[in-house]
Amino acid sequence: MSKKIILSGIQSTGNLTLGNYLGAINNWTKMQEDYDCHFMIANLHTLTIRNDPETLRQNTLNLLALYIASGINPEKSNIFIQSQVASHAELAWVLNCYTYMGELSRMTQFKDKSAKHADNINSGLFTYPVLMAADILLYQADLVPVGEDQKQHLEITRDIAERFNKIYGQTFKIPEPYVQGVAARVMGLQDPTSKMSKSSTLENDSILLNDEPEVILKKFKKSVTDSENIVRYDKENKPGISNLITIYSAITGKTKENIEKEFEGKGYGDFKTAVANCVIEELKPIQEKYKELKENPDYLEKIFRRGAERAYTIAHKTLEDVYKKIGMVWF
Ligand code: ATP
Ligand code: LTN
Repeated sequence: MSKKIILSGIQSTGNLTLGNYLGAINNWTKMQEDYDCHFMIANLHTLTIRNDPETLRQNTLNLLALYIASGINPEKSNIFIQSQVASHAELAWVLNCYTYMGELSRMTQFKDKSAKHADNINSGLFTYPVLMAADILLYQADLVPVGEDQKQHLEITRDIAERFNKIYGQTFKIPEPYVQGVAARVMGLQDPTSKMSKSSTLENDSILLNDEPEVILKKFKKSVTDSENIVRYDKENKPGISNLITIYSAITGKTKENIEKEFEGKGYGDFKTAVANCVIEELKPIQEKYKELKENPDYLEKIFRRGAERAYTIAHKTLEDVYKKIGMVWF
C-alpha cells in the first residue's frame, strides 16, 4: 500500500520560535519514515504583511536551513519553496472563486492579524486561507500536521474541497488536520494567555531557535508565573506555570504528573532553570547544524531546486485536472 501523504508549511516571517518547533517541526521529523512528506516554506503567505525584500529572501533560505537542521531529511522528505511552484498561486485564484466572503470573515487569524496590522488590512490577508487550501489540495494530502491555531484553516480547506468535488466530481482528497503532541499550543512567556509567536512585540515573550543559552535562561527566569510557588498544572488559574510544564513535558517526554512530583517542595526558580536547561540542550545540536548549513549555500540551492521540480510534477497534475474540469482551454 502506498504511504499516506503529508503536507505542511511555515511562513518565512523571521526567526522561528520554540512554539513553531514544538508545535510543528518536531512532529514533522517523526513522521518522515511512515509518510510521504512535503514540507514547504510558505514565502507567498508572508506577503500579507510588509517585508523588506532582502530580509524576506534571507528568511526563506534560513528557514530552509532550519528545516534541515531540525532533522527534516531532504533525502526522505520533499522540501520546497512555495513561490517556486507556480501552481500554488494558480490554484489559489481558482479556489478564491469557490470561497465565500462570509466564511473568510470568520477566521480567527484574520481577525487577530487585522487588529495587529490595522494600517494594512489587505485582501491577501483576507484570502490567506485560500492559498493555504491550494497548498494542501495540490498534493492530495491526507494529513496536515499543524499547531492548534491552524485547525480552522484546515476546516475551511475541507469545505472548499468538498464544495468543488460536489460540483465537478472527485478532484481533491479531503485532508485531515493532524494536531498532536502535548505542545500543540505553546504560549508566550510574558503573556501566557496568547500563543508564542514569531511576530510578538512583547520583549522576552518568545524563545527563538537561534537564541544563545544565556538569553534562553534569562527569558525563562523572567517568565510570568503566579505567587503560589507550587509547580502544578492548572491552565485556567496558573497559565504561566502550566505553559512551562507543557514545554518541559514536550522536550523530556515526562508526564505532567511526573513533573509535578519531580518539583514537589521546590520553588519556581529551580523549575525555571530546569526548563531552560532542557530547552538549551534540545536546541544546541540544531543551532550547530544550522550554522554549518548556512556556510554551504550551494547545498541549500541544490535542495530547493530539486524540491521545486518534484513538487511541480505533482502539483501541476492536480492543476491540469482542475483547469480541464472548470472549462479552461487546455493545450
Ligand atoms: P506569525 O507570528 O508570523 O504569525 P507564527 O509563529 O504563528 O507566525 P506560523 O508560520 O503561522 O507561525 O506557524 C507555523 C507552524 O507553527 C504552524 O503549524 C503553527 O500551528 C505552529 N505554531 C505557531 N505558533 C505555535 C505555538 N505557539 N505553539 C504551537 N504551535 C505553533
Ligand atoms: N498558515 C500556516 C502556514 C501554511 C501552511 C500551509 C500550513 C501555509 N500553507 C499548508 C500547513 C499547510 C501557518 O502555520 N500559519
